Amino acid sequence: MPLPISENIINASKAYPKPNNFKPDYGTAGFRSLAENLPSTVFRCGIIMAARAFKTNKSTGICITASHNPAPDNGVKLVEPSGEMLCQEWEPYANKLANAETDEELAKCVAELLNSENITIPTNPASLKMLIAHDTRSSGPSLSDAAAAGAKALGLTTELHGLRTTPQLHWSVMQLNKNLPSSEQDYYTTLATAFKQLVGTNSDNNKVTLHIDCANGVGAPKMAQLAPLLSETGLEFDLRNTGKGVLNGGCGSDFIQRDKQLPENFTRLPPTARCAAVDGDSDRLMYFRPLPISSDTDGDDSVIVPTTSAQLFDGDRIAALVAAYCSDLLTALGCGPGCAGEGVSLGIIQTAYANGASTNYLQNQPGCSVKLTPTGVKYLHEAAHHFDIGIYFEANGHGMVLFKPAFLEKMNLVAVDQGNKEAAAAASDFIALSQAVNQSVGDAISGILLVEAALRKKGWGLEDWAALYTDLPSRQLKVKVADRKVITTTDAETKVSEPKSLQPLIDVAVAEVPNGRAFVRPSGTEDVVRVYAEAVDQKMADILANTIAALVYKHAGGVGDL
Ligand code: 16G
Ligand code: MG
Repeated sequence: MPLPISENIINASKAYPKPNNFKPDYGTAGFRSLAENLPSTVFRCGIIMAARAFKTNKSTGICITASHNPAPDNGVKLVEPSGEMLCQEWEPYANKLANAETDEELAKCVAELLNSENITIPTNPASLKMLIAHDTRSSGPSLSDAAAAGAKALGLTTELHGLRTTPQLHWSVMQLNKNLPSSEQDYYTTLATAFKQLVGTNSDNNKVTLHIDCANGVGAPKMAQLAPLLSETGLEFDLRNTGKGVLNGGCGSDFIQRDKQLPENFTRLPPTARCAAVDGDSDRLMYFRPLPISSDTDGDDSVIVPTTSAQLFDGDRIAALVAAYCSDLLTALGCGPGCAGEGVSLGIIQTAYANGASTNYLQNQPGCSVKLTPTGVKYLHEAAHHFDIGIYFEANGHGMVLFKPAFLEKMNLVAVDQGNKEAAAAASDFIALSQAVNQSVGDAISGILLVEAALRKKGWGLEDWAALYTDLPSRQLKVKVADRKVITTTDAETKVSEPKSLQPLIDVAVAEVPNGRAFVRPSGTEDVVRVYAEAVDQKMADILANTIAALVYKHAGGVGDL
């Protein structure tokens, strides 16, 4: 006779006691903390995602990762049956369960969750499961076991997938629930086959070597598995920072974006080198190239001059490239009445961090609607659903292009229409793009294929891409405050609503600076308030950021040194 659920949970939970004084907060993308704090949180996330599976009658997933954070940290990202992030309505349950102080209180919270969501645990839930994976952090395997124990306590079967990038696990959950091939090998085959369809096979002038900074994370072994499948296309990966160094230490997309410096092991490359960087769990992507520091080469590219600075091609610029490429395909579909491209909506979703020059560029592209959301993939992804083609990128490199299923169905019909070869080819490209680009969540690996396809289709090099627009100088600062939640914002984080005294003062400071723009927001991942300022030149941007940081310090309870 199986134990009643509450007893099961109380028994299983004993192995995962919550540390005293630990108050986990779901935050922007799940829970994150020092790994040693997390076993109880992850165990409870196993329970939540099992409940979610029973609620939806579909399989769910859990990724153990702290993304771009330091190696001693870890975290947990929760995967919906659709492959997207846990729906926002369930986040309060996650917080509630994670913060229950005792095993008994936890069992009570679970009972309440099951009750309010009307969930009955099936007697034979064999067709449902939870997929669990982790990144390269040493705490990953034991935390995966904690997640599995949570799921089992509620009676859900688990499948341990070991080392995977976060987007790979999201992809597998999405595929599994659509009854489509879902293994890791299927991921490589699907992406590579679609990429080949898009760019064709190699001719000598198509050869591209991409030097990839893998952040010493899980992306390294995974891209090494994909690379051979791409060889026919002429795209080659030169993988660096593959695991010997420190995870996200002196390398990775976050390091490059923040410091605009070349990562470790990238300082001796020809100035024309095409480079990309991912983060610790491979869901962020940044392109870059070395900025030559001198003209000693006399224009000779084969002379390698040590350099430390990088020119960035960030998420905003990736979005601009993808928008340009999708616009070309829409033109090929034909946009007039009765044509396949008629009435197709193309949206670009950004956050307030998008460089003003990128927003300006995109707003001026015919047929593109630009929308702003708060920071965090969950908001951008949701907004992208409102368009047939929804391109979203955060400046920090999280993003993708999402296609509406109804649009793809239409493309399936157009692709076989022999009457208009140009439209049929464009429709086939859209279909291939929807397979090369992971549709569940932003994915740096499929992002590389997206960028490479777009550049090749447009016949562009990095020079052309860089010429789309010139970034406005900007500065980001952070201010330590006693409680970051005293600041609340509105209008996609562009305006402060509380404390009321702050926004009028920010407005005055911004008005004094030519082309000034600035906003502040409480971080969703760190105990700080973030300040962003932009202006015509770097000096002005710095002054504006400093002025606003001082205002935040004064009006929102700053602590320590500013
Ligand atoms: C998380 C979010 C990222 C966001 C960042 C903001 C996901 C998968 N990740 O890393 O989208 O840009 O938080 O951090 O949603 P902040 O709130 O500390 O500025
Ligand atoms: Mg990440």
